[in-house]
Amino acid sequence: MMEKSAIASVLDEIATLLELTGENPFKIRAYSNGARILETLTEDLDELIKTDKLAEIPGMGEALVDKITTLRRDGILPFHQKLKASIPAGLLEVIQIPGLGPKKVRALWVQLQVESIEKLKEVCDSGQVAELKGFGAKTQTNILEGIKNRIAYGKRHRWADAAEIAAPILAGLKNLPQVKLAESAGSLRRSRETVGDLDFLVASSEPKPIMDWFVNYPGVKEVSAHGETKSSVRLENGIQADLRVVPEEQFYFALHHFTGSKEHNVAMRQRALSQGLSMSEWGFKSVDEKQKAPGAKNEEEVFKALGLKWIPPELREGAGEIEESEKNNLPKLVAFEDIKGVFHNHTTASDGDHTLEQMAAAAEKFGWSYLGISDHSKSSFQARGLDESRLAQQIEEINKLNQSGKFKVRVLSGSEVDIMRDGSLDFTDEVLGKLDFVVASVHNLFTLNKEEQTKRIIKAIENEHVDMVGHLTGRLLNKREPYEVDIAKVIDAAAANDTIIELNANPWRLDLDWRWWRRASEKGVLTSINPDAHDIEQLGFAAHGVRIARKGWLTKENVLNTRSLPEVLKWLGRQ
Ligand code: DGT
Ligand code: CA
Ligand code: CA
Ligand code: ZN
Repeated sequence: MMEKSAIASVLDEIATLLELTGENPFKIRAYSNGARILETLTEDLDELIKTDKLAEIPGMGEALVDKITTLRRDGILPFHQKLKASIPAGLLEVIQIPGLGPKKVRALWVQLQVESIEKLKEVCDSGQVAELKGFGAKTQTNILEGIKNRIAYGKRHRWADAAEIAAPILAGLKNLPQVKLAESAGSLRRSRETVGDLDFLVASSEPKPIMDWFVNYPGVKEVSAHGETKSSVRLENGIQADLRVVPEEQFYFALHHFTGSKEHNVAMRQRALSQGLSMSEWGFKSVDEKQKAPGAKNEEEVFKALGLKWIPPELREGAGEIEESEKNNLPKLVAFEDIKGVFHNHTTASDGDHTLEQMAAAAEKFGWSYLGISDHSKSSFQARGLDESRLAQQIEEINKLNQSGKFKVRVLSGSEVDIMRDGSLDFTDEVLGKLDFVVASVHNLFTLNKEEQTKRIIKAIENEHVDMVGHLTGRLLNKREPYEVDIAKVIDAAAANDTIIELNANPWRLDLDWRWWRRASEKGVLTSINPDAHDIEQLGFAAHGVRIARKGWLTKENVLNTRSLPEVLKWLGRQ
């Protein structure tokens, strides 16, 4: 059964493909509208299909309903496959260059025969793109920049994408009768923000049928190795995956080894050697062969043999985790179940897809006791930011909703207020003072120099009404570099002013980066794991934030939204 969001992506891709082939705009729009409708649907899709109610939603034609029904049931749509096959595969890569939409890509294809990134680079280098109608020299430069970034970024995949691809493969492996144990290892298991390749590990005494299954998995595009102990494939979206099959008694050593990181492994091996053991993916060996080397029936025993407590994979980056484990001093990492509510979420009032009530209902389904709404402020006009009067109206609406008792979840009124060039805010102190909480964020002037950018952010942090600073560095993984900002200085300012630095849990952002959180928490900075949800599904981003918080050694105590509603209100100075 295909997820709603996945069906929506297929519809969006169909719209793109149709636009590339030069189809009429009405047809194209029908598909992208269909995708939007699906994304914002709160009713149960299967129910709507079963009762023929899907067709009654305005904008849902018969053809669309058919296709959604097929996708839901089969996970694949012949019409989509055929359409895709009718277009050079390289065009779908070209379209991913920032600034290139289907219209432009079609023009490049029809007029300059661009069917691949290589050809695109060629026609940019020769200046032909600048001369095309609707392009110009600036566009040409931007395209070249985009190609350069693509090469630099192309090798790594965002964690959430990698996890989505890995999950069905792991489930499939676990289902094979010959498989005793199966796990995914590597950077995916360590919760790195991006993943280079997938590493699967299986325990079995019969590797052949497992390897055959793996290289014939439907998503495999190319088989680069097909052996008895190791196979490697390239999957549909370019990600590589390795599978290793080991005998059961080696499994936990191999799991430890292939989980990494390399730095962690090196430190573990040194420690083993100091105890007369050599350590590898096969297990321990006594160096002088006088003692019997210990085995391991689980991962705990691998660590125990070296006098250590089990180390959570997130911490295995060679940053002192072994020393802390030896002292039995590892932090008790925050867990998803600790989350009691979430701040920083958007509604249809600004650029969100769901209404206040829909968001509240969804938050309640998570079992949360509070939901912080912070729509954009007026300077973010492209996101339909609220001015003072619309904000006042929203506060009123939130009060009414809370009083109505319709939901158990308490909605908190906030704002994601823009930080202006000089560090002042988009609303006056008087306006901010009426809110339950305030997130201050940078949304423009990304190119200010480090000093000015830092000064501007610190000034916002110093404002007594600002509770949190949002997505501190503005990075978008694989897409946009962080802007220049002196993070160490910001951390000091946040500590001095009791201002939270948000951990933005959107999988594109994961901002602030995990590498800073140990330092921040040691300085006494509190964080809040904020989904920055623009629809009800994105409330679930909180899980990504928890993973990064764990990677940053954070405990429940370091995270405001693990506290109960009364405690949170007290921290915010509200009732
Ligand atoms: P990635 O794929 O770049 O996101 O990062 P990893 O950590 O998944 O790296 P990968 O796939 O090259 O290797 C998986 C693990 O195998 C790695 O984390 C540690 C272990 N490993 C690989 N090569 C070496 C090595 O040369 N020495 C040691 N000690 N361990 C290694
Ligand atoms: Ca890997
Ligand atoms: Ca690998
Ligand atoms: Zn924002």
